[in-house]
Amino acid sequence: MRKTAVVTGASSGIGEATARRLAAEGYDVVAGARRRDRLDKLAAESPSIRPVTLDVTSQESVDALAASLERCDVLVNNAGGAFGLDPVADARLDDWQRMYDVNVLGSLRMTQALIPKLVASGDGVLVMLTSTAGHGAYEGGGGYVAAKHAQRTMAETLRLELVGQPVRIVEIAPGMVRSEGFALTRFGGDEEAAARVYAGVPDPLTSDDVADAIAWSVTRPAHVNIDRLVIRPRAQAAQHKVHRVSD
Ligand code: NJP
Repeated sequence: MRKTAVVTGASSGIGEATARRLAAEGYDVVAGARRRDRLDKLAAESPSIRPVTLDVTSQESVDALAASLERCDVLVNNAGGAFGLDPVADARLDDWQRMYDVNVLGSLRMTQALIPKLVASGDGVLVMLTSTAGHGAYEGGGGYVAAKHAQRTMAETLRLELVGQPVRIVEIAPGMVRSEGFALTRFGGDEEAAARVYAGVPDPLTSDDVADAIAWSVTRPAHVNIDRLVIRPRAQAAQHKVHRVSD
């Protein structure tokens, strides 16, 4: 019997790479995001990928996706991102609200909608895409750091609450990843500001590097729970300690 994996935020970056990778691993992949044109392009690569228009900030949208599934063996709560890099004193409430809504409540909606199917599968795996921002603070990161800490806490709580049931809870916490959209989203589409994030860093992680970690985690034997993987590029020894090479 083929297993089904649901990946949120599959239209770009880590989610797109994960959908592609899980399809290659033999899963039927339900690829969800708002930008349907990009999902259609991804789905054209593999008959195992089904594109689904999904907005994780909408309960109706999440419920419709859940109702369309016969089964769900893997859920990758990946949809998310950062808005802004303002100090707490000047931060826009609106940015914090959007970050909480997509990262935290979006993951909560998906989790609540799919836990019954993950349990029914007999070996469900829930992957929570947090960040190293879920494990420490940095200047300007307040709202994002808070949201990623909340997701991390949700994963830890779920693992406690679901113990004894056939579901594994995996947290993937990447450091600097040069994905397609993350920095662009943070800076509202400002390409120069986005490029400065990675300037001089020899090799930031790629979306494929993170997809590889996700695929490895979910394909371990059923009794093996990978609680958390923290993954950084070699050039990033800690949140603030990034090796940059000048031209
Ligand atoms: O970013 P990007 P990443 N409903 O912008 C989707 C975390 N992370 O791959 O809806 C449904 O390329 C959006 O799709 P669309 C990060 O916090 C990253 O880097 O079509 N989907 C797109 O597919 C996030 O949790 C880094 O606009 C929604 C995807 O989310 C995850 O990794 C470091 C949505 C974002 O793709 C993936 O980010 C780190 C909604 N309402 C953690 N809103 C990093 N890149 O450095 C957005 O530690 N999406």
